[in-house]
Amino acid sequence: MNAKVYCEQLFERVVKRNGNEPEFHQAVKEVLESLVPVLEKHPEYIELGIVERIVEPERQIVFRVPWVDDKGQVQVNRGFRVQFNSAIGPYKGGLRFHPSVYLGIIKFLGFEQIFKNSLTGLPIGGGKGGSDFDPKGKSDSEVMRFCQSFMTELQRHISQDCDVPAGDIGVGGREIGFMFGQYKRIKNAYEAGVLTGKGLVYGGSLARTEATGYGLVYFVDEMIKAKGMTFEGKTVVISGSGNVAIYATQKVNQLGGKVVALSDSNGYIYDKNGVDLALVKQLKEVERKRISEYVKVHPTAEYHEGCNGIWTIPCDVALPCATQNEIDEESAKILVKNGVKAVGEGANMPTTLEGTKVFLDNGVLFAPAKAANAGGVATSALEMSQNSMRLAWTFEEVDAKLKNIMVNIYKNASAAAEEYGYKDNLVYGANIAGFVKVAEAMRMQGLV
Ligand code: NDP
Ligand code: 2IT
Repeated sequence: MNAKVYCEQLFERVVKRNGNEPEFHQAVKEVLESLVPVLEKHPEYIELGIVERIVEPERQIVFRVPWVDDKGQVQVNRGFRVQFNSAIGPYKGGLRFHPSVYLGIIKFLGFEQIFKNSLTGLPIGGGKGGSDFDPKGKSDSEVMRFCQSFMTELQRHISQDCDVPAGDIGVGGREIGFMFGQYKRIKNAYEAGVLTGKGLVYGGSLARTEATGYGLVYFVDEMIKAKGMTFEGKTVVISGSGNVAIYATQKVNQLGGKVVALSDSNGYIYDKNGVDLALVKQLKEVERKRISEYVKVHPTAEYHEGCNGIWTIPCDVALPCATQNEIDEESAKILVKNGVKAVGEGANMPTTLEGTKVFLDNGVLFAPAKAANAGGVATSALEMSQNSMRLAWTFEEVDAKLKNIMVNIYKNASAAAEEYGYKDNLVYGANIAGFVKVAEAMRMQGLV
């Protein structure tokens, strides 16, 4: 069958079978479009149903999470774990705690994770989970009770050889600690590799906290260097002010760039002098406050309500590091008009399909999420390795491995793009390079 027609028909079936899940449809659409030349060259991937199987999760778990708040009132949230693909390793991917979470978000994230994890070159399959629980404004004990209840169910479905969760939006070191404690208590075994992003004193890896942001900047650096540019003296706008945004800012600063804006879900700050990262870390990592507090300390900086406005700030490099679909077609056009030279996706799917097209059509160097933010999960896999060996590497060792992985992902994605006739299109290149390894593993393992 004609590969293009096959992909179009399969996409229609995916939409029909997974109704009301627009984010999942969006993620699948982009991947299927990019795979057409691969399927033309490898018709066996159609015959063996590889693509049809890759868009269907191996297992989806949805569960009730009851807990009691500080007022003694019963609260009920919904928990999810989608075990998408285990062809090349145990399911691996983060947990997201955010009120917007529903099955469609977890499926889009789990689907993207398959290709991202394959790109790292490490043996990890794809999965994702989370809950519609909102950690914002909750006390530490409320977060602990929620995490314990969540893990009381999740522990039935995970283990270091089956499925290894980590953090994502709303899940950081605090939450991973509470979940690890509950897992250990229920299993009565110290299975360190069952979760990653752990604290350094109980099996975490040095550089995991920094890894996604650092990895993003290593990737973008490699991409712009190939076109004769560096971060030195560049003006950079970064959305978000969470884990990924903070450590992307830190690495941009180290490479001589200037980050002038950061945001949260309420608004953004613009500091022409370059953002004060120590203050942002104190506000966000320690005090868990709003980014608007920044201007109380730096009155010369501006604070604006709303998220989209951040993309109207002129910059050389834009790094969306908050959430999905934060750069739409209109914002992409404004960035292009203002002379943006490179865009690197730290968040998962932060640019809409229309926005991506605007960047690619205008020759903006574009680093897609699956490739550019893979440093986090890659370092999670390095954490698993250290846990298996019962050893800990130094920061420098882990950071060097991370950098090497990001450079290799860049090389593999560009080579795949070139091989399949999409020169300089890293969106398609990353999808293809990630897919081919998983497809080969699925072919060798038979119809499972
Ligand atoms: P955090 O929870 O640490 O930070 C998230 C940041 O994004 C916060 O500033 C938050 O603002 C903002 N944000 C969240 N949701 C929205 C929204 N709906 N609209 C606007 N702003 C929002 O998460 P991470 O930094 O870990 O994750 C950020 C992105 O990076 C996500 O897309 C995640 O999937 C992706 N990612 C994370 C990895 C990791 O290792 N942590 C690895 C690879 C990708 P507020 O404080 O107001 O909520
Ligand atoms: O989106 C992602 O890659 C993550 N949130 C990190 C997953 C992980 O297992 O470290």
